[in-house]
Amino acid sequence: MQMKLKLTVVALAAVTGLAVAQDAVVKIGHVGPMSGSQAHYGKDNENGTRMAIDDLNTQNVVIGGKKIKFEIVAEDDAADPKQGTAVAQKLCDAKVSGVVGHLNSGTTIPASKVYNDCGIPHITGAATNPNLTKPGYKTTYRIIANDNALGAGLAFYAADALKLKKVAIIDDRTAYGQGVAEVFKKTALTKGMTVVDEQFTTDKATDFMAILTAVKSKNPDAVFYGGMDAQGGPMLRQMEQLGMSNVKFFGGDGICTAEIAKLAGGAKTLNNVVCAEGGASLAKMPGGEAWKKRYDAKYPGQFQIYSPYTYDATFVLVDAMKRANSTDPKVYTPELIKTNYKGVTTTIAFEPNGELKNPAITLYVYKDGKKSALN
Ligand code: ABU
Repeated sequence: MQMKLKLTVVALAAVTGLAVAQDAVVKIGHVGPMSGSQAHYGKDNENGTRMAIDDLNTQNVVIGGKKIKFEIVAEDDAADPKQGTAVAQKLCDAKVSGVVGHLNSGTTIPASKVYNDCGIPHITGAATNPNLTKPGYKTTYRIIANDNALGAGLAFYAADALKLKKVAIIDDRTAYGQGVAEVFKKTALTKGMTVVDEQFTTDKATDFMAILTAVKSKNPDAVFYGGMDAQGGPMLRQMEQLGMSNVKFFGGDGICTAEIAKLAGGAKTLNNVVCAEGGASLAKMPGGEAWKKRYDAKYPGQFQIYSPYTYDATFVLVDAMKRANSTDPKVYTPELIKTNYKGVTTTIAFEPNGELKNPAITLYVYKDGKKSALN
C-alpha cells in the first residue's frame, strides 16, 4: 500500500514536472569564545546564529529540490588562536556548509586559512583586524567595519570634537587590541596629538595598577585601550581608585558592550568612555529595533553587541545557497561575492576582498550606565 502511494507521488511529479521535495539537513557552524572571560560575547554571537536558524526553519527553504532543515554546530574556541584552528578543522571534518565566526581577530585570522584549505566559507560579524582579508581568500567575509575605520574614527573624534592633546595608549597584545591601538596612534599623531605613554597588558590580566600608575605620571587627557571589556571594566575601576577621574577612556568595539557597565562596578569613570562600533546603531539599522525586541524576548539579558551581525551572517550564507540552488560549499561559495542582501544591520554587499561595502561606524558614550549613540 505504502509502495503504491510512493509510486503514485513519483508518477504525479513526473507528469506535472514538479520535483519531489525531500527533507535534508544542512549544518552551519558557529564559533566564538563560549568559555573564559569573553564567554558573554560568544553567547551573544551564538544566539544571533541560533535565532537566524530558527527563523530560517520556519520559512520552508527549498534548495536543490529539497526542503532544508538547518542545524547549528556550535563550537568554543575560548578566544585562543590554537583552539581556533583546531575547531575550524573540526568543522571542516564535520562537513558543515558554512561557518559564522570567529569572534576574535586572533582566532579568525589563523582559522581563515583552515577554511580556505577545506573550501568552506566563513563570515565574521565581530573580528575587525584588517589583516583578515589581506590573503584574499574566496572563503573569508566580514560584515562590519574594520579597525582602520574604528581606530581612525576615534582619533578624529578625540582631536577634532574633544580637542584632546595628550593620549596614553594601552593594548592587550592580541591581534585586535594591538591592531586597533596602532591605527588610533597613527591617526592621532597625524592630527597633532602627542602619545605620552604606551603600555601593554594581556587579555587575561585583571590588575592594571602598575601600568595605570605609570600612565598617570604622564598626565594624559585620555587613555586609549585596545582590548576587550573583561580588562576595560576593571581598568576603569582602577583608574577611579587612582584618581584618574578626569581622563577620557577611548576604545574600539571590544569595550563597547553592555557588560562593561557591570564590569566597571559602578565606577564613575564609565562616564568617560568613548567607544566605536563597526556598524549603525540599532535605532538606525533597517530592522534593528524590531529585531532587538525579538532577541530580548528569546534571550533575556544576553544582548552584548554582535548578535545582529551573526544573525545576518547566517542569512547571507543561506541567501548564497539559494541563489546557487546548492548547499555544497564548492558550488555556492562563488555566489557570496555577488551578495546584495537586505539584512537587519544594513544592505550587505562585499568588496572583492570580502570586506563589507560602505560600512558605517557609530561612536558611543555611557550615560547612567547605558550605552548611548553619539551619531
Ligand atoms: N572587534 C573586537 C573584538 C573582536 C576582535 O576583533 O578580536
